[in-house]
Amino acid sequence: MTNQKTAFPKGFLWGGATAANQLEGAYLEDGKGLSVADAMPGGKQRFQILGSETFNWEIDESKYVYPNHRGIDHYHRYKEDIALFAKMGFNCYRFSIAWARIFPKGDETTPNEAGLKFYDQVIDECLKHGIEPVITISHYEIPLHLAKEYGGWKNRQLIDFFETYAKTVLTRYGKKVKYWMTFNEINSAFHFPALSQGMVKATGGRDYQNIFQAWHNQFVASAKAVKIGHEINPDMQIGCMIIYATTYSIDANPINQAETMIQNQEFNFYCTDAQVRGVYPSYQQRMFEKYGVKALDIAEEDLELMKEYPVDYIGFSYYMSTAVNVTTEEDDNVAGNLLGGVRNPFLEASEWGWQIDPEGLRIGLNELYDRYQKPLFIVENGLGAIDKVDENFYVEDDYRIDYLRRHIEAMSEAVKDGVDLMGYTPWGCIDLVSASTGEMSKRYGFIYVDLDDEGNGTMNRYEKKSFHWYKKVIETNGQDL
Ligand code: BGP
Repeated sequence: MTNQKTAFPKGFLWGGATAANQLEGAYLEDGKGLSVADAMPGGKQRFQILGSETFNWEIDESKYVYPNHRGIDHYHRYKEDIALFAKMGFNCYRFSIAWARIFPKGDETTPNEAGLKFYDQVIDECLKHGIEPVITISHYEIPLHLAKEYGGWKNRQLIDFFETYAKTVLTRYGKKVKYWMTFNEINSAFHFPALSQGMVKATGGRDYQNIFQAWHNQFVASAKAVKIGHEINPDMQIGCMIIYATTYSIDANPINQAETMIQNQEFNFYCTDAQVRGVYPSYQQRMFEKYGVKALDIAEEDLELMKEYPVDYIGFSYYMSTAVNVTTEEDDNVAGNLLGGVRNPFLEASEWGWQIDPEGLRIGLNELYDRYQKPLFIVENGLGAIDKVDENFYVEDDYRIDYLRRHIEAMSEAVKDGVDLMGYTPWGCIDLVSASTGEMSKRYGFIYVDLDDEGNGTMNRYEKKSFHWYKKVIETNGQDL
């Protein structure tokens, strides 16, 4: 295979990624219950509000805009959206199921048929276009009732509720859908348990006892989903999903190097060690001492389940790298995707301060593959930016093309390094509500959606410049960048 600039295997999965609560809208339609995402107000203060001690998941319509309630109305426009993905040549599409569409409160035993029907239609629409669905079972949302009445994932009862939910969707769709993931960015709870664990009270005080307990419950729930999924369809591939932020020491000072190692263990590897290896890591005890975590509530069969049903692949998001410096008093911190770090002088940052680092993706892919020897799937990557439309609603997003091109080149290098990479689904392939700001103006899409932060706009869809660029990338299996 001479003349090949990049190296992507035949059958490489190219697509895009979304999450139910950030695009569907129709938040109370066809029997859907409220989810925690429906209680997250929009605006720059979103995370501060969720993190405040007084927030208790009450929805206050008089004060805040709730952009997730309308999303980009994908619930009614999914056919048009999937047709656009097909036009770009997607051979896969990652989306999530809204738990509260299937079990409106979360603790019922009979599912809501109308909710199940909606995803039948989405899946069939994908398959009609030759697009392989990749489904996240829980992407930053649980039914609101489970957060308010049960306290979120720290409560062991959620294992059973999740098992019922997972069994329902795996049974219903498992013959048609091969690729699944259990929890979106499960490790994000380390910094922000509201999103992935539905535990708002833990946010302000960083209640590590509950965060680690919730993780344990999620690991067991995930193992049960793997067990059920493989029984339904032995070909099924069920992955975990983490945020991966390649983490550098700011310099060669061994003190910074050691702290970098620790931060890697705590943030990048703890959840994957448990979900991929199926056993808790050797550094767990040290971590527990550091964060004041006492013995967890672990049932007898939990550890066996985790050991027997590890995930099949590692899905991860990669937006940025981060750097560690504990040897200076100077405060040179930067923002990031739920985690910060110090400024890396070699990198530029996005408008939101996330440090752009394609080379870091190659490094991260190697780190993950060396550690686990399991297939990897980049299920989120991309540049959040403010797009400007011209009078024809056209966006010349060369900055986005440049970001993605450099990351795809880095992926190719990792493949040449020997990494087993399954696919690539850039985040927010169609503009949608941002998770951190709850706004529309932070856009990632190849498709522009006419909707502003105040909710004005037709919601019509328009192809950006990157749409045509990505189409070519897919057509040539990553050769023409
Ligand atoms: C990830 C989440 C997504 C998504 C993305 C971009 O952490 O899994 O849901 O939104 O980040 O983040 P943001 O929307 O805050 O720019």
